Amino acid sequence: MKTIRSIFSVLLTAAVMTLSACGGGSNDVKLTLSVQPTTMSFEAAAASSTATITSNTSWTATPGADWISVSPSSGSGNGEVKISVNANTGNMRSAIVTIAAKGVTSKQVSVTQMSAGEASLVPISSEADGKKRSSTTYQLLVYSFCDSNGDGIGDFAGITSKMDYFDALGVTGLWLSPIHPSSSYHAYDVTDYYSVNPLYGTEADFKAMIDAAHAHGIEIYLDYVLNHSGKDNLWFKQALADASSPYRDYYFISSKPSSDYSKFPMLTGTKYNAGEWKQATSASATLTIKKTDEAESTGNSNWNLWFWQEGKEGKALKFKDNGDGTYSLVKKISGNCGMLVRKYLNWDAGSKYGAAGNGTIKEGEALTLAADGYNINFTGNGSNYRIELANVSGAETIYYMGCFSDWMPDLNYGDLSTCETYPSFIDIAASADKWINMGVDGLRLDAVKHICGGISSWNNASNKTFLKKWYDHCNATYKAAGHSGDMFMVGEVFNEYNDSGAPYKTYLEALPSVFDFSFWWRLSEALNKYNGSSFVSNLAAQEKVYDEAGGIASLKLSNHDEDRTGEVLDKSAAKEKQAAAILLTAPGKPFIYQGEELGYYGSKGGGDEYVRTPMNWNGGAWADGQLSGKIVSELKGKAYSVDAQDSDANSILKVYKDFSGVRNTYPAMAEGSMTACSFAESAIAAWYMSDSAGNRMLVVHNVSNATKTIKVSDDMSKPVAVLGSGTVSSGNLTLFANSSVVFKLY
Ligand SMILES: [Ca+2]
Ligand SMILES: [Ca+2]
Repeated sequence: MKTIRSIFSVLLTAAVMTLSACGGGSNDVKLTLSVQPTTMSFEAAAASSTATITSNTSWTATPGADWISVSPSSGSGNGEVKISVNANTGNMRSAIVTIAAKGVTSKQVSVTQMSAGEASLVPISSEADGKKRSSTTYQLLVYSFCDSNGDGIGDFAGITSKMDYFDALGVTGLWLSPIHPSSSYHAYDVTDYYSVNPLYGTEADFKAMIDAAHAHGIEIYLDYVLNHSGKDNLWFKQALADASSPYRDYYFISSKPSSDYSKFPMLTGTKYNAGEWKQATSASATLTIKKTDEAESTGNSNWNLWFWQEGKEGKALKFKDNGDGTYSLVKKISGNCGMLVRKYLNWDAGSKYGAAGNGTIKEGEALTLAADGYNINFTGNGSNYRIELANVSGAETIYYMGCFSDWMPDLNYGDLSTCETYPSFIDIAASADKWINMGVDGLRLDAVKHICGGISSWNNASNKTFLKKWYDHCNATYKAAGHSGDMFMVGEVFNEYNDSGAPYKTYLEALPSVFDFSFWWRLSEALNKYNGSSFVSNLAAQEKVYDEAGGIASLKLSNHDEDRTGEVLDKSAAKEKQAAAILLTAPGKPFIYQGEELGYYGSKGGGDEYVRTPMNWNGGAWADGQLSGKIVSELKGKAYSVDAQDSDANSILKVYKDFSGVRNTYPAMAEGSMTACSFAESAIAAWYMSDSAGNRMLVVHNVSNATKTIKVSDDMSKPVAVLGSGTVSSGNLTLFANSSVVFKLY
């Protein structure tokens, strides 16, 4: 969970919108020019291939060598250019075809042709036996994945309907965004851990989804949020309302947090940060307004109504103490008025009570007051109204810890040495038991480094203690449910793997797996800076941490909290394909995030929603009902749809399927261990993968934008997967830009 609500970004968006609305002439049309594909490779014989041009202006196509010809050499708007090469009798050669238009950056098609003596890399016949050996997992957002009933919201039945898609992608696990009821679209503020979000379907729909997944050899992992609940969780409401409620111990609640902080055992070793504590009012004081025949009246208690009517000056009216815990006054109200409740008529913090949000109070309906709340609005029709204040006996300003936001109060699990006996632990663990007993196979744990502590300060050792107890509890339930192996559980430690602030090593002593954020950060650098060798040495160092801890590296490209892979890689299809090939040839447990396989892009700048755009199945309706219009609408086009990419041999989706297929075919790829290879060429990232029987595969990626040749002493006669293109000739391996190959060495 990384939630930062930035007013700045809202302002920035507004500013940009204003500029585009006012600036520039309405006659300006943005000129566009693009060409696909951007690389072409040919055998030595004369041949030709077609490039597709997408444009709204006139353009020219110019070959950069005399052995290449183009037809036509100019055009206007969308069109096609046939690129032909003469037969090659010499060495391998490369040149560029430039597509140019006035007022737009030129585009290039890089053309390479092999020499007569070279053999191009062509995969051997597939040895797939239909088995899924890899633990590849698909991360999906329930709300925006697939909508089965046309209400615009993704649902369980929608997921159930896509099992064939998961099979084709070769995945054996699904990580679902939180399935519980919540007050937000993303659902990381859970209001009831024991039920499913009714927007997604019924519990029976959820169970049917689990059963369908299991029938396809696919496990279900739930996203479990242990650091905080939602503000609308009944636990929290009761905790706030009543100081003697047993739920008060579920949270960090205090009237003086700065001095009480050290009294919470779970916060030992972390630092108090006033900004992580939010104000609330204990006891749910309420205000009710009802028409009455009584005459206007006030009283003489300490409680005041600060009242003002449109066009008139405000004044303080004293409530009468009714002696039964309620306070009241009668006032004639004509038209719009506003009011606030004040204890001891002064302006000190903590003396003012108002509405929690939109402050309109309806006649006859009790409004729960919030400490330091907003103006309460009411419209009267000239009658007398009885204004009654109730439940104020214990009203006091209190604070609760909500390190991510005021709507996500942090959960308190008591003294960690015995937290498994603490009521909140027992409660939330019982909810997890329910889902494990229903068939859930694993959990993804949100924000684990912030559990013991907050955003600014946390305690890794305490987190480890808590997580170990949590894991042991869930794993015992899992085994009691009849499973022979251990339960899968992966923690989100948003950090570099070796950062002393929260080293993965510590968390792997409690959990079977953590997400390897370093993997994607290093990989995106490698692809953008053309450096493969440093990526491999980093990967080997990361692997060592998992090996020593006996842990599983959960690998990923971007996820729902980060700018999209396509965004980070400048929307380069070649780089996105290679990112997929590297993810699926690396050691560990790969996760594919919804939409990455279609080449999605999007940046968090305008809101997290922009990296959570719905799946585009066929270019038609998609599950965008929860995203407030904050979607990358360009991704709705047919080109990005699953349907279109399924029938395109050059699509990103095809690369995901091919490399996932190879990973599932060969045990060394599915579950093997890696040994880094080093070559003199820094653009090359290469490693061996070995299975337990000693069978080896050689993985080679050229992450640069240029052709690279390396000497390879291994047998290169059995390529099993090829991305892009390359050649093999007497111990030399040539890989063109952003090309990859996997050789079977046995
Ligand atoms: Ca739906
Ligand atoms: Ca916490």
